Amino acid sequence: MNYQKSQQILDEVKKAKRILLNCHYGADPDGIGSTLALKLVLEKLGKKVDVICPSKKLSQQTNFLTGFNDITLGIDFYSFDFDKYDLCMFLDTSDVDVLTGQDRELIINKFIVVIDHHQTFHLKNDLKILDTNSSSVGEILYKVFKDWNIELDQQIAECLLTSIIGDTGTFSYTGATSETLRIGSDLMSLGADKSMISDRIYRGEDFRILKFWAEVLSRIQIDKEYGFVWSTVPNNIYKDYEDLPAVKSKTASIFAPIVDGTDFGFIGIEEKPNTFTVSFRGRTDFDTSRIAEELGGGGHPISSAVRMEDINFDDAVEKVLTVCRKYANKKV
Ligand SMILES: [Mn+2]
Repeated sequence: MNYQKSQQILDEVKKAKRILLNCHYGADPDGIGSTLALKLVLEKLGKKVDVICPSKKLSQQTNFLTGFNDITLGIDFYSFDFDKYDLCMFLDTSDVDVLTGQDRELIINKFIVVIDHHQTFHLKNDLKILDTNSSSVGEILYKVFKDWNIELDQQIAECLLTSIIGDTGTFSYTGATSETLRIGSDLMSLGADKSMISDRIYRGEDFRILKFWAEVLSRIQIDKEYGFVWSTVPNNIYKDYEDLPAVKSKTASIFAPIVDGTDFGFIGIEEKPNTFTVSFRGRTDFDTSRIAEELGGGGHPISSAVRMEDINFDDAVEKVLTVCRKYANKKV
Protein backbone atom coordinates (compact mmCIF):
# COMPACT_ATOMS: atom_id res chain seq x y z
CA MET A 1 0.00 0.00 0.00
CA ASN A 2 1.31 3.45 -0.90
CA TYR A 3 -1.21 5.14 1.41
CA GLN A 4 -2.87 3.74 4.54
CA LYS A 5 -6.13 5.50 3.72
CA SER A 6 -6.44 4.16 0.15
CA GLN A 7 -8.57 1.17 1.18
CA GLN A 8 -10.87 3.23 3.39
CA ILE A 9 -11.41 5.70 0.54
CA LEU A 10 -12.11 2.83 -1.87
CA ASP A 11 -14.69 1.45 0.58
CA GLU A 12 -16.46 4.84 0.60
CA VAL A 13 -16.32 4.97 -3.20
CA LYS A 14 -17.82 1.48 -3.44
CA LYS A 15 -20.73 2.50 -1.18
CA ALA A 16 -21.52 5.61 -3.26
CA LYS A 17 -23.61 5.78 -6.43
CA ARG A 18 -23.23 9.46 -7.32
CA ILE A 19 -19.95 11.20 -6.63
CA LEU A 20 -19.15 14.91 -6.87
CA LEU A 21 -15.66 16.12 -7.79
CA ASN A 22 -14.29 19.66 -7.91
CA CYS A 23 -11.87 21.66 -9.98
CA HIS A 24 -10.62 24.40 -7.67
CA TYR A 25 -11.09 28.11 -8.30
CA GLY A 26 -8.84 29.16 -11.20
CA ALA A 27 -7.97 25.51 -11.72
CA ASP A 28 -4.49 24.76 -13.01
CA PRO A 29 -3.37 21.70 -14.98
CA ASP A 30 -2.86 19.71 -11.73
CA GLY A 31 -6.34 20.56 -10.49
CA ILE A 32 -7.97 19.73 -13.82
CA GLY A 33 -5.82 16.73 -14.77
CA SER A 34 -6.10 14.99 -11.41
CA THR A 35 -9.85 15.56 -11.20
CA LEU A 36 -10.46 14.24 -14.71
CA ALA A 37 -8.23 11.20 -14.04
CA LEU A 38 -10.26 10.41 -10.94
CA LYS A 39 -13.49 10.90 -12.90
CA LEU A 40 -12.38 8.33 -15.49
CA VAL A 41 -11.40 5.82 -12.81
CA LEU A 42 -14.63 6.27 -10.85
CA GLU A 43 -16.62 5.80 -14.06
CA LYS A 44 -14.69 2.57 -14.73
CA LEU A 45 -15.91 1.51 -11.29
CA GLY A 46 -19.48 2.17 -12.44
CA LYS A 47 -20.07 5.46 -10.63
CA LYS A 48 -22.05 8.46 -11.83
CA VAL A 49 -19.66 11.40 -11.54
CA ASP A 50 -20.16 15.16 -11.85
CA VAL A 51 -17.36 17.75 -11.83
CA ILE A 52 -18.01 21.33 -10.71
CA CYS A 53 -15.83 24.44 -10.67
CA PRO A 54 -16.52 27.91 -9.22
CA SER A 55 -14.62 29.72 -12.02
CA LYS A 56 -16.71 31.02 -14.92
CA LYS A 57 -13.95 30.25 -17.40
CA LEU A 58 -11.06 27.78 -17.50
CA SER A 59 -7.81 28.02 -19.39
CA GLN A 60 -8.16 26.01 -22.61
CA GLN A 61 -4.59 24.71 -22.38
CA THR A 62 -5.76 21.32 -21.09
CA ASN A 63 -8.90 21.05 -23.23
CA PHE A 64 -7.52 17.91 -24.93
CA LEU A 65 -8.20 15.90 -21.77
CA THR A 66 -11.12 13.47 -21.79
CA GLY A 67 -13.96 15.03 -19.80
CA PHE A 68 -12.73 18.62 -20.01
CA ASN A 69 -16.01 19.76 -21.57
CA ASP A 70 -18.05 17.97 -18.88
CA ILE A 71 -16.83 20.33 -16.13
CA THR A 72 -19.74 22.50 -14.98
CA LEU A 73 -18.39 26.04 -14.56
CA GLY A 74 -19.54 29.03 -12.54
CA ILE A 75 -20.93 27.00 -9.62
CA ASP A 76 -21.94 28.90 -6.50
CA PHE A 77 -21.12 26.45 -3.70
CA TYR A 78 -23.40 28.32 -1.29
CA SER A 79 -26.53 27.60 -3.31
CA PHE A 80 -25.42 24.32 -4.90
CA ASP A 81 -27.54 21.25 -4.16
CA PHE A 82 -25.20 18.65 -2.68
CA ASP A 83 -28.12 16.40 -1.71
CA LYS A 84 -28.10 14.16 -4.75
CA TYR A 85 -24.51 13.08 -4.09
CA ASP A 86 -23.39 10.27 -1.80
CA LEU A 87 -19.79 11.39 -1.65
CA CYS A 88 -17.73 14.51 -2.39
CA MET A 89 -14.07 14.20 -3.37
CA PHE A 90 -12.03 17.41 -3.43
CA LEU A 91 -8.57 17.44 -5.01
CA ASP A 92 -5.68 19.93 -5.05
CA THR A 93 -7.69 22.29 -2.85
CA SER A 94 -6.02 23.58 0.30
CA ASP A 95 -8.67 25.92 1.55
CA VAL A 96 -12.32 26.95 1.36
CA ASP A 97 -11.46 30.06 -0.73
CA VAL A 98 -9.75 27.82 -3.26
CA LEU A 99 -12.67 25.39 -3.25
CA THR A 100 -15.43 27.96 -3.69
CA GLY A 101 -13.74 31.14 -4.93
CA GLN A 102 -15.36 32.93 -1.96
CA ASP A 103 -13.99 33.80 1.44
CA ARG A 104 -16.88 32.43 3.53
CA GLU A 105 -17.31 29.45 5.77
CA LEU A 106 -18.86 26.48 3.96
CA ILE A 107 -20.63 23.55 5.55
CA ILE A 108 -21.35 20.50 3.42
CA ASN A 109 -23.23 17.73 5.21
CA LYS A 110 -21.72 14.97 3.13
CA PHE A 111 -18.90 12.52 3.51
CA ILE A 112 -15.88 14.30 2.06
CA VAL A 113 -12.62 12.85 0.80
CA VAL A 114 -9.72 15.26 0.28
CA ILE A 115 -6.58 14.34 -1.65
CA ASP A 116 -3.96 17.06 -1.67
CA HIS A 117 -0.29 17.99 -1.48
CA HIS A 118 -0.60 21.49 0.02
CA GLN A 119 0.88 22.29 3.41
CA THR A 120 -1.81 24.45 4.88
CA PHE A 121 -5.14 22.88 5.30
CA HIS A 122 -8.30 24.38 6.72
CA LEU A 123 -11.15 22.31 5.29
CA LYS A 124 -13.17 20.36 7.79
CA ASN A 125 -13.36 16.94 6.27
CA ASP A 126 -13.82 13.33 7.14
CA LEU A 127 -11.06 11.51 5.33
CA LYS A 128 -7.96 12.79 3.65
CA ILE A 129 -4.73 11.84 1.99
CA LEU A 130 -2.32 14.71 2.45
CA ASP A 131 1.12 14.07 0.96
CA THR A 132 3.19 17.25 1.00
CA ASN A 133 6.20 15.39 -0.40
CA SER A 134 4.37 14.69 -3.61
CA SER A 135 4.98 16.89 -6.66
CA SER A 136 1.33 17.03 -7.58
CA VAL A 137 -2.04 15.50 -6.89
CA GLY A 138 -1.54 13.58 -10.14
CA GLU A 139 1.42 11.79 -8.56
CA ILE A 140 -0.57 10.97 -5.40
CA LEU A 141 -3.49 9.65 -7.46
CA TYR A 142 -1.18 7.43 -9.52
CA LYS A 143 -0.19 5.73 -6.26
CA VAL A 144 -3.77 5.60 -4.98
CA PHE A 145 -4.86 3.93 -8.24
CA LYS A 146 -2.06 1.36 -7.78
CA ASP A 147 -3.41 0.70 -4.27
CA TRP A 148 -6.87 0.23 -5.81
CA ASN A 149 -5.48 -2.16 -8.49
CA ILE A 150 -6.80 0.00 -11.30
CA GLU A 151 -5.50 -0.73 -14.75
CA LEU A 152 -4.58 2.66 -16.22
CA ASP A 153 -5.39 3.38 -19.86
CA GLN A 154 -4.05 6.04 -22.22
CA GLN A 155 -6.73 8.60 -21.29
CA ILE A 156 -6.13 8.30 -17.55
CA ALA A 157 -2.36 8.38 -18.11
CA GLU A 158 -2.73 11.59 -20.15
CA CYS A 159 -4.69 13.26 -17.32
CA LEU A 160 -2.13 12.21 -14.69
CA LEU A 161 0.87 13.26 -16.77
CA THR A 162 -0.79 16.63 -17.38
CA SER A 163 -1.09 17.10 -13.60
CA ILE A 164 2.53 16.22 -13.00
CA ILE A 165 3.91 18.31 -15.89
CA GLY A 166 1.76 21.25 -14.76
CA ASP A 167 3.00 21.19 -11.16
CA THR A 168 6.66 20.41 -11.89
CA GLY A 169 7.41 22.68 -14.87
CA THR A 170 7.86 19.52 -16.95
CA PHE A 171 9.85 17.72 -14.21
CA SER A 172 12.16 20.65 -13.48
CA TYR A 173 11.04 21.98 -10.05
CA THR A 174 12.55 20.64 -6.82
CA GLY A 175 9.32 18.73 -6.09
CA ALA A 176 10.02 16.40 -9.03
CA THR A 177 11.85 13.42 -7.51
CA SER A 178 13.26 10.27 -9.07
CA GLU A 179 9.94 8.66 -8.23
CA THR A 180 8.09 11.44 -10.09
CA LEU A 181 10.23 10.68 -13.15
CA ARG A 182 9.59 6.94 -12.81
CA ILE A 183 5.86 7.59 -12.67
CA GLY A 184 6.16 9.95 -15.65
CA SER A 185 7.98 7.24 -17.55
CA ASP A 186 5.23 4.72 -16.82
CA LEU A 187 2.55 7.20 -17.92
CA MET A 188 4.45 7.79 -21.18
CA SER A 189 4.63 4.03 -21.78
CA LEU A 190 0.86 3.99 -21.40
CA GLY A 191 0.61 6.43 -24.31
CA ALA A 192 0.57 9.87 -22.64
CA ASP A 193 2.37 12.36 -24.90
CA LYS A 194 4.84 14.35 -22.79
CA SER A 195 5.85 16.77 -25.56
CA MET A 196 2.31 17.58 -26.59
CA ILE A 197 1.23 18.15 -22.98
CA SER A 198 4.26 20.31 -22.21
CA ASP A 199 3.76 22.39 -25.37
CA ARG A 200 0.08 22.87 -24.59
CA ILE A 201 0.81 24.03 -21.04
CA TYR A 202 3.96 26.10 -21.57
CA ARG A 203 3.85 27.22 -25.21
CA GLY A 204 0.23 27.97 -25.85
CA GLU A 205 -0.24 31.48 -24.54
CA ASP A 206 -2.84 34.02 -25.59
CA PHE A 207 -0.95 36.92 -27.23
CA ARG A 208 -2.60 39.35 -24.79
CA ILE A 209 -0.83 37.76 -21.84
CA LEU A 210 2.47 39.01 -23.28
CA LYS A 211 1.07 42.55 -23.14
CA PHE A 212 0.20 41.98 -19.49
CA TRP A 213 3.69 40.65 -18.83
CA ALA A 214 5.06 43.86 -20.34
CA GLU A 215 3.09 45.76 -17.66
CA VAL A 216 4.40 43.45 -14.93
CA LEU A 217 8.01 43.61 -16.09
CA SER A 218 8.00 47.38 -16.50
CA ARG A 219 7.15 47.58 -12.77
CA ILE A 220 9.53 44.92 -11.48
CA GLN A 221 11.92 45.83 -8.68
CA ILE A 222 14.65 44.05 -6.76
CA ASP A 223 15.59 44.18 -3.09
CA LYS A 224 19.24 43.11 -3.22
CA GLU A 225 19.63 43.41 0.55
CA TYR A 226 16.91 40.83 1.25
CA GLY A 227 17.17 38.87 -1.98
CA PHE A 228 13.78 39.12 -3.63
CA VAL A 229 12.07 40.66 -6.64
CA TRP A 230 8.55 42.00 -6.90
CA SER A 231 6.11 43.69 -9.18
CA THR A 232 2.73 45.15 -8.31
CA VAL A 233 -0.01 46.00 -10.77
CA PRO A 234 -2.93 48.32 -9.89
CA ASN A 235 -6.50 47.50 -10.85
CA ASN A 236 -6.72 50.13 -13.60
CA ILE A 237 -4.13 48.11 -15.57
CA TYR A 238 -5.15 44.61 -14.46
CA LYS A 239 -8.83 45.05 -15.36
CA ASP A 240 -7.99 44.87 -19.08
CA TYR A 241 -6.48 41.41 -18.56
CA GLU A 242 -8.56 39.86 -15.78
CA ASP A 243 -10.47 37.62 -18.19
CA LEU A 244 -7.24 35.72 -19.00
CA PRO A 245 -7.50 32.45 -17.03
CA ALA A 246 -5.04 31.90 -14.15
CA VAL A 247 -3.12 34.99 -15.26
CA LYS A 248 -1.98 35.93 -11.73
CA SER A 249 -0.47 32.59 -10.71
CA LYS A 250 1.01 31.92 -14.13
CA THR A 251 2.72 35.31 -14.24
CA ALA A 252 4.18 34.72 -10.79
CA SER A 253 5.44 31.23 -11.70
CA ILE A 254 7.27 32.55 -14.73
CA PHE A 255 8.85 35.76 -13.44
CA ALA A 256 9.04 35.67 -9.63
CA PRO A 257 11.54 32.78 -9.17
CA ILE A 258 14.17 33.35 -11.87
CA VAL A 259 16.48 36.16 -10.80
CA ASP A 260 20.05 35.34 -9.81
CA GLY A 261 20.91 36.34 -6.25
CA THR A 262 17.31 36.11 -4.99
CA ASP A 263 15.54 33.56 -2.80
CA PHE A 264 12.03 34.36 -3.94
CA GLY A 265 9.80 36.85 -5.66
CA PHE A 266 6.20 37.95 -5.66
CA ILE A 267 3.68 39.42 -8.04
CA GLY A 268 0.98 41.52 -6.36
CA ILE A 269 -2.16 42.36 -8.27
CA GLU A 270 -5.02 44.61 -7.27
CA GLU A 271 -7.69 42.31 -8.64
CA LYS A 272 -10.54 44.62 -7.61
CA PRO A 273 -10.26 48.10 -6.08
CA ASN A 274 -8.98 47.50 -2.53
CA THR A 275 -8.53 43.74 -3.01
CA PHE A 276 -4.92 42.72 -3.44
CA THR A 277 -3.75 39.21 -4.38
CA VAL A 278 -0.12 38.27 -3.93
CA SER A 279 1.52 35.17 -5.43
CA PHE A 280 4.90 34.21 -3.95
CA ARG A 281 7.34 31.88 -5.70
CA GLY A 282 10.51 30.47 -4.12
CA ARG A 283 13.71 30.17 -6.13
CA THR A 284 15.84 28.43 -3.49
CA ASP A 285 14.72 26.28 -0.56
CA PHE A 286 13.36 29.46 1.06
CA ASP A 287 9.89 28.88 2.52
CA THR A 288 7.55 31.52 1.08
CA SER A 289 4.50 30.02 2.82
CA ARG A 290 5.59 31.61 6.14
CA ILE A 291 5.15 35.05 4.55
CA ALA A 292 1.82 34.13 2.99
CA GLU A 293 0.59 32.67 6.29
CA GLU A 294 1.53 35.75 8.30
CA LEU A 295 -0.49 37.81 5.82
CA GLY A 296 -3.47 35.46 6.16
CA GLY A 297 -2.88 33.11 3.21
CA GLY A 298 -0.97 29.87 2.71
CA GLY A 299 0.54 27.38 0.30
CA HIS A 300 3.76 25.45 -0.28
CA PRO A 301 7.32 26.62 0.46
CA ILE A 302 7.90 27.10 -3.27
CA SER A 303 4.51 28.57 -4.13
CA SER A 304 2.11 30.42 -1.86
CA ALA A 305 -0.46 33.16 -2.04
CA VAL A 306 -2.65 35.53 -0.10
CA ARG A 307 -5.70 37.63 -0.90
CA MET A 308 -5.97 40.84 1.15
CA GLU A 309 -9.32 42.62 1.24
CA ASP A 310 -10.38 46.14 2.22
CA ILE A 311 -6.91 47.56 1.87
CA ASN A 312 -5.73 50.22 -0.55
CA PHE A 313 -3.04 49.44 -3.06
CA ASP A 314 -0.16 51.39 -1.48
CA ASP A 315 -0.86 50.10 2.04
CA ALA A 316 -1.10 46.54 0.77
CA VAL A 317 2.24 46.77 -1.03
CA GLU A 318 3.90 48.24 2.07
CA LYS A 319 2.45 45.55 4.30
CA VAL A 320 3.65 42.75 2.02
CA LEU A 321 7.14 44.23 1.72
CA THR A 322 7.40 44.56 5.50
CA VAL A 323 6.53 40.91 6.07
CA CYS A 324 8.85 39.80 3.24
CA ARG A 325 11.77 41.59 4.88
CA LYS A 326 10.89 40.07 8.24
CA TYR A 327 11.30 36.53 6.91
CA ALA A 328 13.86 37.06 4.13
CA ASN A 329 17.49 36.08 4.59
CA LYS A 330 19.61 39.20 4.63
CA LYS A 331 22.15 39.02 1.81
CA VAL A 332 24.38 42.03 2.49
MN1 LIG B 1 -1.28 20.99 -7.27
